Amino acid sequence: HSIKIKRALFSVSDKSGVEALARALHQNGCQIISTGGTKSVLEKAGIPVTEISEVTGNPEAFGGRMKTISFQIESALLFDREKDADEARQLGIEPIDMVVCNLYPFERVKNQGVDFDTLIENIDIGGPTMVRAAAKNFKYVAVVTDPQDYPDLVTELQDNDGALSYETRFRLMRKAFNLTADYDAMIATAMDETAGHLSVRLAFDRAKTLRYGENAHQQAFFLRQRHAPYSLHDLEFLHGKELSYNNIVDLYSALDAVKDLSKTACAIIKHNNPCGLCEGNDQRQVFELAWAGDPVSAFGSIIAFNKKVERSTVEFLHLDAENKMQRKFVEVIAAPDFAPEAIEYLKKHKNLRLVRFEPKRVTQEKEFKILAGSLLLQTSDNTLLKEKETVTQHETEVDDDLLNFGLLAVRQLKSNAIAVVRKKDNYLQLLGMGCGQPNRVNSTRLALERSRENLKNEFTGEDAQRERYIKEQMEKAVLVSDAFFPFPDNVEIAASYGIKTIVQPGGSIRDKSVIEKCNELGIAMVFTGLRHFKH
Ligand code: 93A
Repeated sequence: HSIKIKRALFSVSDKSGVEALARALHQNGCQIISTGGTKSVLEKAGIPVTEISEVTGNPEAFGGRMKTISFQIESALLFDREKDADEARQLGIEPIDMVVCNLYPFERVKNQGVDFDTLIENIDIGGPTMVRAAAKNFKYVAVVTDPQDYPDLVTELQDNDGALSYETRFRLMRKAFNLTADYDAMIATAMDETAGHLSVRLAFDRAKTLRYGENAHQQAFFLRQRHAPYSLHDLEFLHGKELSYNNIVDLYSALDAVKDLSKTACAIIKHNNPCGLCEGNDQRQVFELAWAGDPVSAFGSIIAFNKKVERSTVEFLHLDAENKMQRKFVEVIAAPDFAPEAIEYLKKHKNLRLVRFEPKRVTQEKEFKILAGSLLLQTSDNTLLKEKETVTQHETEVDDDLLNFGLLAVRQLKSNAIAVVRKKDNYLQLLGMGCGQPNRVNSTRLALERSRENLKNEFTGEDAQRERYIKEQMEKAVLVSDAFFPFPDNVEIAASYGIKTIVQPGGSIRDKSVIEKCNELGIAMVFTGLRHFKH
């Protein structure tokens, strides 16, 4: 049934739009009660207001810590209008039919980096108390916590002589309990963080239903973590049909792979792993070198750039090996921006999806991993290395940029992961990778074989010179491992392909024999002290 709103209490921190709602109530004969700050705003708008102290019988006290908290206010919101009617009359409690309240902006103040005392002062006590009381008594009371709801409520009040329906009150009640639950979780998290504990607010909203999950027979929808620093809902989908779950997983890998590179960069992702990655100056050249990392796998891939995409870059999609006009098929291209001519060019392809993202916002401090019925919360793997120590007799001149690039590449790969990277002119390129193997030796073989194959294809001179070219390039390349070598066997394989520099975390009980093998085979090895498993 509908409830006519005869008495409403206004107490809002965010005062936007509040006059319109108060006016609609006033015009329907409703009495407006309010706390100090809200009262001045409403009075300025010409709406007559009863001061809260008139109802509580006490002044607002203790610097505002006590405004509404009182026997009078909580009773007026909470008493059962049927069972408790006589008792309320005896106690002189007049019902309040509506609370309009939004809370001290704890989160905004926290993000401003205020001192701890100021933060504590911004914990709202009276607001949530009223909100929860009114929500519990939604059968008789409307609780309005979101300014975005005002326009609809104004319409409903005007159309119904100042009354609100049961459905509306029920909906408002759900919102109110979500607000207070979230508000307290936010405070608890802030206090945990103050104590240096890893903490997170586990509030999720149902955000998007997908056509299916990992496979077509699996139902799925996305939950969005409330107040997450960045989520897929912040991506801007510019063109093309809807992305599937697997597309989105790959897309995030792609964004992750390019976000920390400062020069123009491109990542090509298949099944959640980069099969191509390159950083350099000319974007078209970067794209071509990323593609050359694994031209077969790059078909049907998901690609991310970290800089605005130019038309000349994406024109590469139309050229096959013989420069014939035949499109290279890719699923998604993501970038912080696209030149209008690039969009125009790419939009011709109905099945190609274009996505805009903010590279800076992709970095997350914390991340979730989901297991059956459990959720892992961990700090993200945002550090590349702890040290850089050459442990072999053979010194190495590993270029810092190349080392960082190699670690970045290997961090993106599912373990066991091996990345072979090189510097070609001024471009850093993933030459070959092996990953996802239960056995590190197999990943090493895959990465080296891929590298060799790519060098073979790249060489355009006379056949007799080819092996020399491959040898020379392999010597310049760096092999990076995501975890330590448990045995010297990986070193032997690397040596057989002509690798001269290896980077790995170190820390195996057999480090000594691994180092000895390097010394014996003329290989330089650098320890980084940091593992990058990606399970
Ligand atoms: O300090 S409080 O927790 N003590 C209270 O009794 C109280 N009652 C309402 N804060 C209280 N409020 C909050 O004051 C409301 O939730 C609202 O955010 C704010 C509105 O104050 P004003 O109308 O003076 O701007």
